[in-house]
Amino acid sequence: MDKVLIANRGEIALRILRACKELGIKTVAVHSTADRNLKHVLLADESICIGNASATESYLNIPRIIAAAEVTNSIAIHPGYGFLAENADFADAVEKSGFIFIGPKADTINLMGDKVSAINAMKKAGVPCVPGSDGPLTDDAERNKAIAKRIGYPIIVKAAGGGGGRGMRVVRSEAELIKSIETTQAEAGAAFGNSVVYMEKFLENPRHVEIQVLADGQGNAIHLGERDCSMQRRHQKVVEEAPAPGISEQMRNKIGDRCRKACIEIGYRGAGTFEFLYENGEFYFIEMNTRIQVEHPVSEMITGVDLVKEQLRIAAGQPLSIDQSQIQIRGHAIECRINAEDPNSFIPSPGKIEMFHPPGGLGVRWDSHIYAGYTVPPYYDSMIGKLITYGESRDEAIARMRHALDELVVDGIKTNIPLQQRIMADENFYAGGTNIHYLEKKLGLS
Ligand code: MV4
Repeated sequence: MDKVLIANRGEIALRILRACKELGIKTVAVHSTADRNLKHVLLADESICIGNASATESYLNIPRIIAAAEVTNSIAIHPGYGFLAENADFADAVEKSGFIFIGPKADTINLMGDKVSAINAMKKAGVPCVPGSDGPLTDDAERNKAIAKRIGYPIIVKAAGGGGGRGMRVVRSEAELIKSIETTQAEAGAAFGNSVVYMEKFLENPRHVEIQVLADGQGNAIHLGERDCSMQRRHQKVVEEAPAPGISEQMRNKIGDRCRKACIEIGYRGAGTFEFLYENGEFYFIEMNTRIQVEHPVSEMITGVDLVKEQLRIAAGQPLSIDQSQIQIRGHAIECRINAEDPNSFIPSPGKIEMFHPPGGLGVRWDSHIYAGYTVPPYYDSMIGKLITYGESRDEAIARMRHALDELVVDGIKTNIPLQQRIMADENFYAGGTNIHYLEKKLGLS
């Protein structure tokens, strides 16, 4: 696999480029007209402009990306996260055009993209799921009432085509049930072209804990422990950490082994994440992500495994280079997402970065494409970097994060650095184990 096309932008494109360089793989950057000066574009062996600034015309433009792979004689395409990363039609088009898609098979992306089929597959493979309807709801009102009664209120109605917080509705009594199902079905049909909905017990105050896996599609799979991603606002993660506070080695091994075995059972290939809600000491599977995730560095820091290099090796057809017995969780890592946005209103703040000083020191990692003089375009996600700290203990990782945030200077645009400093000074964050509602409550939003 001697040449990889990077079908993404920003920090993850740079992250993929660095992994390719380490493995001696040539790189092709594809970019929009707004992204000619991206750091990875300047560092790549080749670069091609694939369209206008609007993502639909560039980073979501499948024919243009395939054409760029053809004219550069690329062997494989790495989709990163977001954009086309979990688009089964893209994975299919890539493979049908004779390139390697760095990720799972299109069938696997489809299986996990439909939340009903994902849950069924996981249940069958022995992964614990939220008590629910065990399949789609029908238009039989009495049947739906009976299902909700069996589960017990409150319940949540979710769209099979949704995920990541889109297309859900909490129902607290039978009086609202039928109308809520109909509204969710109508919204799902309009938003996803799929009006199928299902029902789950609504968990009031869970944490979001996810398990990272790697599988080679040749019968081998490992888990790399869990991450806690509960510190979020409007389904946007703000801080992630690994390991999750309060999860014992025994619990980790038990749930991790279920995920590992499920990967083998479904023939999973590549890096993946099992998302769970965690409440009262129990894990409940909700969704699987079939991509490398933004927060993958915290798992890398506590395991020493380079997840993107493993993705590239797996795509090249190599069996996993490590087995479960070689995975040791050591220390603690925290990631603060740094966004170009107002720290109070969260309104995006694109523009020119006038001054920039990255933080440094032992246990400090800065994954970012920004530099002094770089202009953050207004067209894409506002994340401009990720600050990751590692420590032998959680306390040490937090102390390093506090100082690293103080050292980090990004001038000329507004950033959420002040918000991250508030979170790192928060006594409940310091204690560990806050739930998915904590940040919004702290900010006075709910
Ligand atoms: C839930 C839930 C409570 N109970 N499912 C939101 C995103 C999507 N991935 C699933 N989500 C939720 N599903 C049951 N049965 C609460 C949420 C939820 C949430 C989950 C993870 C992270 C942040 C969240 C914020 C609000 C609601």
